Amino acid sequence: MSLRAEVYSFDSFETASIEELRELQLARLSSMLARTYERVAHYRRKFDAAGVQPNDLRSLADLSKFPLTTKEDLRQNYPFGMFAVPMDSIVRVHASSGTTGQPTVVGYTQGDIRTWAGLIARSIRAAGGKPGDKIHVAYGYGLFTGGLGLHYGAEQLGCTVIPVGGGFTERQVQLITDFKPDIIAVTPSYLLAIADEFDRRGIDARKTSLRIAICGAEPWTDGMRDEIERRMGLQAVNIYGLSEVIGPGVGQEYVADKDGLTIWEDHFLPEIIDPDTGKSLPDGEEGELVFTSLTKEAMPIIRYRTRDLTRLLPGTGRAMRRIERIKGRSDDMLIIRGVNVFPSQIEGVLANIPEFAPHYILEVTRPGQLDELDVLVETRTPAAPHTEAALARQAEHMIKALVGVTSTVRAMPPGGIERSQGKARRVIDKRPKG
Ligand code: DLL
Repeated sequence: MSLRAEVYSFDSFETASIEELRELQLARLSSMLARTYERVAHYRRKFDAAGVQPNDLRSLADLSKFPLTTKEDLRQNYPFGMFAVPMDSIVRVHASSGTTGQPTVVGYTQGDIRTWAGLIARSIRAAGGKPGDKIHVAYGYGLFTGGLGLHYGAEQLGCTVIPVGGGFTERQVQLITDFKPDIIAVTPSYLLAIADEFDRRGIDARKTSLRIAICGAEPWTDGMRDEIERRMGLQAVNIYGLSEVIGPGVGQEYVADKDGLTIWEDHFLPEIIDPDTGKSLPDGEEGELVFTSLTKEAMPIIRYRTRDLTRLLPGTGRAMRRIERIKGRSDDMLIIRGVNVFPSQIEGVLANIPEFAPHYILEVTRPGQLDELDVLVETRTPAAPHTEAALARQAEHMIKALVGVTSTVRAMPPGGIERSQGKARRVIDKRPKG
């Protein structure tokens, strides 16, 4: 790393030029690979089997020679086998439960917690927050990285943190009304449930003190953003991250641009691969997002397959590249009678029918030989049965035309679909496995 790069304070990398950024990434990547090879038996075995050594890396492009890492690798090393430091240097663990099997466990040194808090502080600033703002954190606290991740970063920025956590929706409304926060950090689906609770109490949600919502942890659409902004009278921006990479704060959307998420590339090197072949794809092409950590101490991660589908785009406000809003996860993709369907595509269609609220569930069954897709969606206001039926037929027609799959849509009255208090569950797949 050049002296120039080294003397930068933590956050001046945010505004580094492309050349400075690439130089910094290569220097950080080389030392991270060497350290990880030396300290983590799993990576040593995988590199040896693939016939690559850390000093084979001469340019950033050489990274594609190194093996990919999957959630399965983390599971096989459960709980602490991927750590690169002795246990007495680990000051915190988090874990993500996933839908099946063992949780994946991640660890942090004191330095990692500082780095992470710095990146969240940067994310909150990009979202339009500033020191002195009050932030209501409604992401879950505990093993999930959302609550504590936002918490430490907000403190580092100099905000007043209100550590509410998820759930107890009536209390969320009460605290927003009484404590008058400027910012709320929450999953987009839960923010809509909070908006419903404001309505139920007859309080105008647009009149609260909230200016900004920092929403992430689950896929959402521009339609949902419009809905949130309209009902809550604030700016809703996207935050991205995953526990295996660090937690929230891997990427953040700038409120001034709202044009996708800037990846904090001074700490996480993004790549896009073809999810079927594992081959690297050029920037601009859609595929699976892969990350390599550049600075993590406790649990460095090399070419981690996120399963998230998106594209890498050039930077706008910054030299750092952006990703498009996540389209879905490769493991969320439903194959219904041979047609590939992402829940976000159905959500996009439903959002075009103004009578529908953005609360829906996809149920997939196979009563005989063929798959069936049922779409359950709420209307915004109670509707007569014949109106519900007419809206449902309209949606079925649009889903067939735009997504290419036959479905049965059932319109439900407001409140008919269970609300999440964290990540929404959109798909119930009842087909026999295997
Ligand atoms: O969800 C970390 C997080 C907390 C991010 C709070 C943002 C805010 P995990 O539980 O490990 O970590 O889940 C990570 O959630 O691979 C994506 O599939 C999804 N995800 C996270 N943020 C977004 C987003 C946290 N903004 C997984 N848009 C990721 C779409 C997202 N999907």
